[in-house]
Amino acid sequence: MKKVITYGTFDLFHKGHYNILKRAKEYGDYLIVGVTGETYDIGRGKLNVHDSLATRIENVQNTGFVDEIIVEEYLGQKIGDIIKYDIDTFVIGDDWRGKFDHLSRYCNMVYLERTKGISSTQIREETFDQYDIGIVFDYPDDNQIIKESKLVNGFEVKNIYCEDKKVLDKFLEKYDVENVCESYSEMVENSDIVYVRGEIEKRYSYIRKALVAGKHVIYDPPATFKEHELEELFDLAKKKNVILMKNIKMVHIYVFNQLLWMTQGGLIGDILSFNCAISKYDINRSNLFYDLSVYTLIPMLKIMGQDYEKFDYIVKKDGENVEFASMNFVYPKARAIITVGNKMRVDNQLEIIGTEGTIRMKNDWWKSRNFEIHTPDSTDVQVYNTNYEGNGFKYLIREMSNLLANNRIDSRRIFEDESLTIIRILDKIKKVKN
Ligand code: C2G
Repeated sequence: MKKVITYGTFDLFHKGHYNILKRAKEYGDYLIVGVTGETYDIGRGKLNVHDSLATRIENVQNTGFVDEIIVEEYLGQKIGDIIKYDIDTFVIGDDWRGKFDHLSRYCNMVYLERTKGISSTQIREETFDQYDIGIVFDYPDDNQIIKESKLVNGFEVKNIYCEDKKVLDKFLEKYDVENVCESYSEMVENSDIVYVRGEIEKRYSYIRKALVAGKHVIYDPPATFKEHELEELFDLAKKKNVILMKNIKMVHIYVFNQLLWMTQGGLIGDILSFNCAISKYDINRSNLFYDLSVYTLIPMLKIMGQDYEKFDYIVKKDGENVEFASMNFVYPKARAIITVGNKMRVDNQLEIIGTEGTIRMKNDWWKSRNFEIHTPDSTDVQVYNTNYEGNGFKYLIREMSNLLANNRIDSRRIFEDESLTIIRILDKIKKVKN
């Protein structure tokens, strides 16, 4: 019996998929199809898959050509599958020509011509809603949203607006955007989603205007230093039934979910200590300190909770500019120390000590792809991993896409009370006189 194997995502099943399965079967007596699992697709950057794994399997099964279906779960699985299932021939479309030649050592390798004029990408573009994103900015970089939003189906940056002509020119040297708007109102009007990437002092008013116009908003936090203003923005978003989302990419990536699961689920025991530090210096960003602080306070509040009994701090300022702060939060049975350096250099790291294990994330932990767990009773180190490219903005956009599909406006990744607590903490630091 000759056994054939082929693989694919088979999203929004179409004629091209049907044809390749039909022809693959002609190469033998028994056809196995590897349908890609969601984690594997996300890992290889395919974030826009629409159909569930169950639906995709069902569609492949319904062709009647397939004898067995397996799930492709990780990079490199193909070699193991060929050996395990004793495969004679591997078939794949010629869009992959040359890419799988190394498999010819194990079995026959056949590239079949793709069916012309049809693809899942094309169907997705024709079938689903398209969301135009507009960016308002004060800094000459896009935080990778232009590139990363393209990876999520139906999202694209189409409009930009910047008050400062020099910054705008610098931005345009790097990026190609369809519509450079003359005014903020024009940009808001032309966009479905507004990304507010401005100086802290301007964020509240930019966000407010976009919400009043009924647009979804992504913003770099903090939006304001005033609690009542943030509450007002939350209320406005609800009234207008639009999404108001912080640009904190960390909470959308797998490794952070794993971290929360380990710590909140008690898997490293009772937490005794949370220690995290971040530092960055940018001469052009006077208030960068507050942006950096949000990044440290989010995991702290999520992991340690908001019921700290005491909060004290040491702050070093140069005029209004915070150069360094060490914040100390005393909880009933634990302590958290947050160190943020704007001018002062500190080692970026995150360490959580529990009674049954210590978690460590090194270097730029807020965008880390892994963390280590050291258990007290062994020298074993467990490593939890995820793989992704870019800065993770695509995961935030994908969350937005899911919310829109589910008619929800609150993401549940960061709760309102957590955001309000952060504003209260930052406001205290802001009021410190040197
Ligand atoms: N295909 C085709 N004609 C089309 C579209 C797709 O022949 N118009 C083929 C592809 O070449 C592939 C199969 O259909 O062999 C499945 O395509 P996708 O669902 O796009 O899957 P892909 O990302 O190519 O997965 O491990 C995954 C595999 O390596 C390939």
